[in-house]
Amino acid sequence: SKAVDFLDVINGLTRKRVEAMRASARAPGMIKAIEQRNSEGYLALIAEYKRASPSGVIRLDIDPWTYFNAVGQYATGFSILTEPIYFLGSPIFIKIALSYGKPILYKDFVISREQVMDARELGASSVLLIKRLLGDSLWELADYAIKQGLEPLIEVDNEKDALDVINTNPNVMLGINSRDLNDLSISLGRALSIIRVVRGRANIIIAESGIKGVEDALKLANEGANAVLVGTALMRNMNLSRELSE
Ligand code: IGP
Repeated sequence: SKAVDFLDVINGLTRKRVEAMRASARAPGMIKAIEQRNSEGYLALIAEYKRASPSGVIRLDIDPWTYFNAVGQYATGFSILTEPIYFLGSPIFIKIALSYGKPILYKDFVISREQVMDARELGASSVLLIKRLLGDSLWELADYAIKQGLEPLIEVDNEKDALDVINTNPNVMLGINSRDLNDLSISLGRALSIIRVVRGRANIIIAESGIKGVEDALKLANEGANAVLVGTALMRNMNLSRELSE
């Protein structure tokens, strides 16, 4: 009967989840992994596990194992939403990802040292810091993250902030978000023009958001992106990971 089927399914998933709770591994560094991939002549792919976003539910029927198994062989690293309210994320997804041995970005709206500590304790290698969210406390938190052994990914969505970041510390990973964080609109064109300005001056440039396929990824790579971070399109079609890695 149906009830027995469900119990079998949830039992299997729970066993794997409990196993993941015991994990005490540390994800390898994101910067080195991207550099390695670039040196082989490829754009790096960071695959994001994101079940929902402010615009609504994306997909709840893909469990994290299914996703990481499918995209893991093609992705250089994972980005994992931990924010629970709008993004339906959870720290357990980071624990689960650890067994794949890839770099992991703790993706949340980090505003405090406690969250940076959480990222470190979970075993993530990198933490997202959004410049427009943090304002003056950006570098205090970035320095704290670096001291904790994490590689901050500093995210901007405009040219002025991008220049500000590379003038302050060109060694951090610079995330160029094509989504404007105030009105949530996407403009790949704006991201391309920001990348054009910082190319060659930033250590690692990661293009984020609104990337639908190979054509978008190639445009961003040609302007100077070292990696693309893709969420929604991969959640909808995990097979896209292979195309994006070729
Ligand atoms: C992924 P997309 O359009 O591929 O789903 O975007 C990622 O860039 C996006 O989730 C994101 C995000 C963020 C989420 C970018 N910056 C900050 C939460 C917080």
